[in-house]
Formats: sequence, structure tokens, C-alpha cells
Amino acid sequence: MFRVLAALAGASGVAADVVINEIHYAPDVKTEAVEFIELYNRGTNTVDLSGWQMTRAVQFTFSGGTVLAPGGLLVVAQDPVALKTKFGATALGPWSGRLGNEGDDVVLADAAGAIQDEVEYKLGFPWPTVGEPPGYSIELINPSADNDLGGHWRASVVGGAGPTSTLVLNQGAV
Ligand SMILES: [Ca+2]
Ligand SMILES: [Ca+2]
Repeated sequence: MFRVLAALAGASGVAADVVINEIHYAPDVKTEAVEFIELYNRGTNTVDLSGWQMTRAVQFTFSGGTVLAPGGLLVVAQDPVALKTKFGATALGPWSGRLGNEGDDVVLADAAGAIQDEVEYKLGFPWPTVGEPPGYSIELINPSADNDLGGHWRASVVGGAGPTSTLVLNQGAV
């Protein structure tokens, strides 16, 4: 019975410790492959991401030994080289696929294939409107907020100042 309940909790969007915290899906320069997704560990334990996957909109498998410490941020990029060039940020990747500019479905699944977090973002109210210069991402206002709700996201200038808009790769992640 406990196992059934646990499975249901995981499937119903009760997010685990690692959450999708920022999504840069509409770069201002359309020819630049600088889409990225930032993950955040809001829990109190280091999470082993070995074999975890991003699925649906984009596909990426985390290699063995990838871990995310409590409070740590981890960026997965469409093209890590392009991301480094534009924003000076280090990221995992590359992934396959593209993030839709008018909405898409981002899924983070663990090594067993169970969904740990999912965001079906949309363009426009109640979701932030992005896509014009200077190149906004959408960012969760508070990592403890339910990221299924558009009102819990805000537009954020990528690479801009501020503790919640910097790209940080957890040191232990690579
Ligand atoms: Ca896109
Ligand atoms: Ca979610």
C-alpha cells in the first residue's frame, strides 16, 4: 500500500527535491543555440542524478556520477559551448530537440523512469511573456512554489545581476 501511495504522489506532480527552476526557451537571437534548463535542489540531501533524463521537449541523459548538492543549481544546455560563449556559464549537454517558443512540456525523470518534476509552460498570461530582446528566460519566483502554475514564474534577464538570475553549476556536478 505504501508503495502504491508513493507512486501516486510522484505521478501527481508533488515535486521531489530536484525541481525545474528556470527555462530559457526563446533566445533573443534566433540563430543562437543557447536554450537551457536550470535545475535546483531544494532538499536537504545530495541527489544522485546518474541515469536521470530530461524527456518530452528535449532529451538528455545525465551521466554516471552527476550529483546535485542541497541548494545547488545545475544547468543543462542545448549547446554548452554556445552557452559558455554567450553567458560565460558552464552547463551539461548538449540535448536533443528544441524548446517550443509558444509552450512545451519539460520532464525530468529519475533513473527508474519515474517523473520527478514536469513543467508544461506556455507563452503569455498567466505565464510570463518572453522572446524579445534582451532575451528573457522564465524563472520560478520561489523554488518551493508549485511550478505547474504560470503565476509562479517571472521573466528574468539571462546573465543579469541578482542572486536568482545567475547561472551556477554545482561544483560537484561534473
Ligand atoms: Ca525555442
Ligand atoms: Ca511540476
